[in-house]
Amino acid sequence: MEERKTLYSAIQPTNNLTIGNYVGAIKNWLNLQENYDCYFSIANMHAITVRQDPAELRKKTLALLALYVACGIDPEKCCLYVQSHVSAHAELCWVLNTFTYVGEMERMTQFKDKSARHAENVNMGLMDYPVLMAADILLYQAQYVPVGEDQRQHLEIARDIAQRFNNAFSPTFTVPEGLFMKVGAKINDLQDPSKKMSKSVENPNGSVFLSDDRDTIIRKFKRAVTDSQSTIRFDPENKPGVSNLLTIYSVFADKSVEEAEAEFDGRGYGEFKAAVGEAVADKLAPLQAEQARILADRQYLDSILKSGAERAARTAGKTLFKVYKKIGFYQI
Ligand code: ATP
Ligand code: LTN
Repeated sequence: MEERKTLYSAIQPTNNLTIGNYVGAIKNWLNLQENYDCYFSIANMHAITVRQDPAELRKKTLALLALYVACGIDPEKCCLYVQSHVSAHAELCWVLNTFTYVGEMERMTQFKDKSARHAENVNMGLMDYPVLMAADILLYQAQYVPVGEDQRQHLEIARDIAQRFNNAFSPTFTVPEGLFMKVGAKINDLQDPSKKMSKSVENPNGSVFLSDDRDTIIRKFKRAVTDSQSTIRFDPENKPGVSNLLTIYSVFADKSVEEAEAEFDGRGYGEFKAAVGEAVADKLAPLQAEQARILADRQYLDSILKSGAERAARTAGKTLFKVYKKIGFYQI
């Protein structure tokens, strides 16, 4: 049998997920799980680079796992686990820190954004975020990493670090490649379509959360910023608001962008925005119900995490062992 390629991705259990996270990440994982050896983690170690309420963090960790499963990620096919359950992540991160330069971390876009947003807490972890992410990926020798457009820079660094280590010693890490989807790799904010939709925003009207109820979803789409023209056409450059809505509609109504354009040809913005809201609300309602059902079964969730952590630790342990050997850590 041909050996399957390995694929790795993760989401931080911070805040509630937005439709951006769903479209840019989880939804793509569904098809991928059929053909790859998949590891999907809950990145709680990344989450604490920004202050978290401990009780909330615990709650969101399980909620994210329940969401993975509710969306159709199959724990029998994929390894689902919590990052902090596998100590190799912190250990490899430490080694990789010594192959990473302060200057390159200071230049990372996300670091600059987040340090501006959390000026009171520009901690070392925030700066080290990309190195921990590199450790995540490299531990599993992942060939592919499906993420949204916003993670491109982090993936480049992971590749650089892998190559640096391989060149310094001998081939140790698989150099990973990003998998960026054509449609939906970047869903933008409904109030400011020049920005990506994010789960940690000041203006909650710009982000649609997977936990929003029907009325909230429809209201947010009705208020979405468009432009002063009246044609419904995909043109991200000149019509960022309308193009973003077309992208969202095409994903949630399972149509191509061209089909969506044709469907709304000659119709008004009001009608269009209502239809996008309906399509999103229709898709999210059953997901929310399924998530609540799974979340009530704590034993089931714990059993997924236990076997996930064991499997992840086995794979990660092998890589860490090789790394320790190459760098000259005396082994007993
Ligand atoms: P935060 O706003 O708290 O930094 P985030 O919304 O960026 O978080 P992450 O946990 O950092 O979410 O990312 C999870 C996954 O979702 C990543 O693969 C990321 O690329 C993807 N993603 C995040 N926002 C979007 C978006 N607006 N459009 C498409 N994909 C997205
Ligand atoms: N930083 C990522 C989350 C993440 C990740 C990873 C993604 C942490 N570790 C490893 C892919 C591979 C984000 O999406 N914001």
